Amino acid sequence: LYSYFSGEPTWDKTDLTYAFSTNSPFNHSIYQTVISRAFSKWSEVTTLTFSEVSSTLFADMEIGFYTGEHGDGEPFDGPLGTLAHAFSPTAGKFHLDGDEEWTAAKEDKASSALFSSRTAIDLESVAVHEIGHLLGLAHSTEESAIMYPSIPAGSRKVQLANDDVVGIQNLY
Ligand code: TQI
Ligand code: CA
Ligand code: ZN
Ligand code: ZN
Repeated sequence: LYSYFSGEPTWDKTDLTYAFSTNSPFNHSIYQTVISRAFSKWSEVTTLTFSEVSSTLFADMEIGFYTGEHGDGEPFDGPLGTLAHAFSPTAGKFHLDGDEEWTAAKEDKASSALFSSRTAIDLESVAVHEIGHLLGLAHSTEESAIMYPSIPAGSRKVQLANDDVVGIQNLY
């Protein structure tokens, strides 16, 4: 079952913007495509819309790669451990640990495809989960849910489960 942050914080508007704050280890167009595909998973089942803007000054949500201590009191821990974090509404911060071995699929392939490297982390799988946090979902107890707090090593999980859909539709 899905859950919310305490006090059930949500965004008070439906048209949200995001901007990239740092360089990524990816080719920029692959990075943009993967992140926009992750946002679409949530816009497909709600009335929310997401659009990329060029400056974090005018964006509701900021996405970037950081390493170690990076100014928000939640330092990253080097390879593995914490991969990324996102804050509840309406902080709008989604940070990725730049010390991970990230990978990105070019197309929206079925989930559970295995990568050649067992330690590579799928950017889109992590992004769909962290965007759930940005929008107000905490963790789910349902193993198939995107918001379940664990993902099998080397796997890809990008399709919302019914549990995620019901959880977000109750908020927006
Ligand atoms: N990062 C944790 C997460 O996003 C950070 C975290 C722990 C957190 N407790 C939280 C964030 C409560 C918001 C609210 O869950 S993580 C997974 C998963 C992580 C974990 O790096 O451990 C994913 C990031 F689900 F696979 F375990 C992305 Cl998909
Ligand atoms: Ca880490
Ligand atoms: Zn951070
Ligand atoms: Zn989480």
